[in-house]
Amino acid sequence: SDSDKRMIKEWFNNRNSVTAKNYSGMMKGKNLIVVQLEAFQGFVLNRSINGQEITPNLNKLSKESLVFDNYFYQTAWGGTSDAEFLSNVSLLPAREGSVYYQYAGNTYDSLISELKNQGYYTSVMHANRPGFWNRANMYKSLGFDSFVNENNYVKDDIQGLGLSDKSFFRQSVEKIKEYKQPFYTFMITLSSHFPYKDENNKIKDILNVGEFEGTTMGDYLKAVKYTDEAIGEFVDALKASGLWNNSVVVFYGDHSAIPFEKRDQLAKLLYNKEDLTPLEWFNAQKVVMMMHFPGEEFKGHNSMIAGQMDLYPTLANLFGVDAKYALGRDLLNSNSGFSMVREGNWIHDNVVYLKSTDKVYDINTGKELNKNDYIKDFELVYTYLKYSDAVIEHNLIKYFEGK
Ligand code: GP9
Repeated sequence: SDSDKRMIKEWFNNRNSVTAKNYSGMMKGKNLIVVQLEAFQGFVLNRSINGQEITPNLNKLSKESLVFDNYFYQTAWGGTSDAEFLSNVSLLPAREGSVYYQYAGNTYDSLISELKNQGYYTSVMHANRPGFWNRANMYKSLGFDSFVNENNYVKDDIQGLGLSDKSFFRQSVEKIKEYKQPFYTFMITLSSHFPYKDENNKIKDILNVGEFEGTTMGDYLKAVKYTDEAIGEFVDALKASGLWNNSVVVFYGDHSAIPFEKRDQLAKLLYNKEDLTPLEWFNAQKVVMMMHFPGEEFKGHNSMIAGQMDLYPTLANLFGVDAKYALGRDLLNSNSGFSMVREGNWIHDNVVYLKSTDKVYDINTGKELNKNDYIKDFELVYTYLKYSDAVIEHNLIKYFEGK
């Protein structure tokens, strides 16, 4: 009903109309490059195997960047597309299927549309078929000026599912150099896609994975190492083009890489044991997240619990735009950690609820807590789901904005 709609609008308004925020507009006018990395789980960062760093380039970059150590993925059935949606729109994935397929015709408020209103040129780059995840349609609704897809790249090198990340970055920088500034470009990598098979044996010796040779984990680590090399070349190319010094550059992982059925391999790598406890499994469901600022205005580690829906509000504040209908929080103006996923798990600072055990724990000690003491958290999670679904399923942004 109309009164429900008004109530929901009010709720979002109250949530997002915080006055006196730090760092507002600090990056106004800078270019923004956001790179979503296929299946980049957090545990690969700053980890070595048999004496070799898995992600030397990201590790190096992390020293000059603001790194979020407890950044959880929040994707559901829409995989990569959910991560794109969470990050750019700050709403949760769809109840079933994917927002990209089911609600591509909606009106959205997004990082893209907000920056576009400020005169930014906006593009999205991904070297796969434009129809995959219904991207071509969804990207129009999200407000991108251009979608640089498979058809716009020369297929000169294949790795994994399609064009190699090295070639993707190389060709993309050439295109970005021609963009009218300021711009926002959102880039999605592809080479480190499950099952990480190296069909043409191009990267078999990229990393000595020892006992993991021939396993999903072994193949994954090699694929990650390959993409990390591509990232190194990308950063060098941005520096050579002069873009590095006037761009905010963000790298983050989209979703999990090692499936639950293969958690023994994760247990082996992380703890040198056979299996993971439910809490250890939960703790491993983080993704890489780092932001590099042109003058290194922010760097170091931020350990607050965060999730993918926090990206849009965080960048919105820095770039001086409003994320009016965001569910997430501005991570540079918040001192309370939170993340949740559609399937039920949530974490609020040191308190975590696991759907698999239906129990609440202290994340630091592993001690079980009394569920009844956290009713407010369960209610909050329920409200997020309810309002996110309402906005998406009833195309409420269109209504809110009187369009
Ligand atoms: C394909 C890619 C993969 O274009 O983004 O999506 P995923 O299967 O990881 O959800």
